[in-house]
Amino acid sequence: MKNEKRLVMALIVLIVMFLALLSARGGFENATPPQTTEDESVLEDEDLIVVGFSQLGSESVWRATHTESIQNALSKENGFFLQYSNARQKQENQIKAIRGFISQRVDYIVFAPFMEEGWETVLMEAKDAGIPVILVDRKIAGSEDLYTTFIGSDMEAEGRKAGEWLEADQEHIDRGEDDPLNIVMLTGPFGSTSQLGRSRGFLEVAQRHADWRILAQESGDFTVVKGKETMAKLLRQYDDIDVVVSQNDEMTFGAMEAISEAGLTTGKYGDMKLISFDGVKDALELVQYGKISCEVECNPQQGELVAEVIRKMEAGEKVEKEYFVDELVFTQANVGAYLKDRTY
Ligand code: GZL
Repeated sequence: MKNEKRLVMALIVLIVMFLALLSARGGFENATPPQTTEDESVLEDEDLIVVGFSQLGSESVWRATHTESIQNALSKENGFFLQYSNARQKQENQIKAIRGFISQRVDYIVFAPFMEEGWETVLMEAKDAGIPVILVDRKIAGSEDLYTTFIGSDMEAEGRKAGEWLEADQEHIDRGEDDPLNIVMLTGPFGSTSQLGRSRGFLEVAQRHADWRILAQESGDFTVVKGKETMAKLLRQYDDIDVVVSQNDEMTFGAMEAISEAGLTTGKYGDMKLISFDGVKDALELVQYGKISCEVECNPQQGELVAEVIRKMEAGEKVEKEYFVDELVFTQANVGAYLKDRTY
């Protein structure tokens, strides 16, 4: 009984102390509700340009750099509220993400389509919702009315550059007078703009040469693992490959492992020449060491251009239907001047 009394007394003292403290601070009615960060951010968010960004995946260093470029440019400090979604190379995930952006009524949709086919329905929904769509990196098949503009690379030009380098270099390739020039192509996923454009551009040059023989065109999915697996398979099928055209550096790194495990070498005095695309730092180093003979750059730094185009649209200015980023071709002759500044 005594203990219960003590407990009640202690509680009463605590309540009295709390009320005394409160009155010293002006009581509930005078307490100004703290300016919650949510309130501040709500005010700021209303002024921000809301962008839904559907990225196709994170399969390569190139892709990671592309994503970072857009995230850095479309930052809150730059006046944007960015909602990012990684589709992990599945078209259905991108369609889901775009529908989510539409239901959230974003101001703009930016997306890198994994494949060119299959976007009409969801892009019509975006159009009906009055949300402009900006394509980055890759294009879509179908009506150009489904998007406002494209920002990225001219993939066919990239493919042509690879072919034109080989045209100039082919006489340095050791083969018999009447021997064909045997070429294998490791491609990106069939139906992606990068695969379609690079293949089309390279084959446009190849058809000018009756002695160039395209032994195989097989997808390496733009990844190291699949690139190695596909190259190992081609080495088992063909024992006289002169040139490997690999449509991105990840597949090139995998292919080089397979070539080395087969006891073969690449480069100027090697068993075969390697042409690669993207131009990430590790690849540029291999160009400098003479292991990759020709590196066709694919520039992932597209974020600033995306931000610039959105600001134009916000200001009611006309924008072009497509914007291409600047790109180079690297060989042992010029790579040194660019390697030191490569950040990815
Ligand atoms: C090219 C881009 C390709 C890169 C690959 O614009 O679509 O996808 O070349 C990436 O590295 O996976």
